[in-house]
Amino acid sequence: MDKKRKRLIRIGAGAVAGLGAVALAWTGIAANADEPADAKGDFEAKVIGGEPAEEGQYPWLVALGYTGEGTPFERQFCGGSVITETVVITAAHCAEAVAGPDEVVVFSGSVDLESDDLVETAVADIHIAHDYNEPIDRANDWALLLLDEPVDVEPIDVGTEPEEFDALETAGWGETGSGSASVAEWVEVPFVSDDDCEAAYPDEIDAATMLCAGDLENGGVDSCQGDSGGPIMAPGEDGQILVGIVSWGYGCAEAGNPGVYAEVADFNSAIDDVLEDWS
Ligand code: 4AZ
Repeated sequence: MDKKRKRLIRIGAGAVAGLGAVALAWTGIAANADEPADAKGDFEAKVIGGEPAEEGQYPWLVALGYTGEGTPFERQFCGGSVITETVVITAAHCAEAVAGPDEVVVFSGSVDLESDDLVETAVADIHIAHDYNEPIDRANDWALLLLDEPVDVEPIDVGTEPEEFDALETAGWGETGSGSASVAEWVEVPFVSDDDCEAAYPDEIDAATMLCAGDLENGGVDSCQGDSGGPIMAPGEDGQILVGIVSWGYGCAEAGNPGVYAEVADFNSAIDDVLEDWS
């Protein structure tokens, strides 16, 4: 697959707080107090460096939307990845943005939220990681959604080994710096080592459950508000594998402030346990 990717950002509907302020991805809440003075959150108009995804580029990529009225584009608030025909993985902080399964739907089948091919599927159950926010805030930021019925898309394999990567890519319908687009954007993001990430965010990184990516020196490529819950991916032997879930960061695409992702290899077996429960 060729490499130049792109990426996105966006903000959760309910969380419109912030594009301006909260650098912290986090569904818009919190953390402002910790915010570095330079994390103003005013995105550069070109974010994050992405470009529109092609149909079929990430068949497993789905949007989470609020149940109810409005177009899919208006209702989208997070991303997710299909890992079996009836299970979507997303961020715990996305799952916590709804009171229960009745309040969230999954849009699959197209990179374009305005496409006629888009399929809306209800959610039957939600599992939020038991150790979410342990041992430190934002650790273990993952959740699973059990779908009401199977979706007809290719699932992505979940990584099993924490690794270092040359190139990663992430995608979603999040903020691009000039609003969010109906077509998902993708971008390639350099891998950032645990040491470098801990230096960027002292005392905020749990290397056992987080992975970082971004251009530390120059910024310019990143995920952003609204991309949360979506995938960060690496090439595997058999196509792409899911290595992480968009989780948080200070601002978006700023030099020195990489994006932080939940590292799925670290809780792969906990995921399997839930899948077994649901089967
Ligand atoms: C968010 O709010 C968000 N730059 C996601 C990712 C990043 C920041 C914010 C990382 O969904």
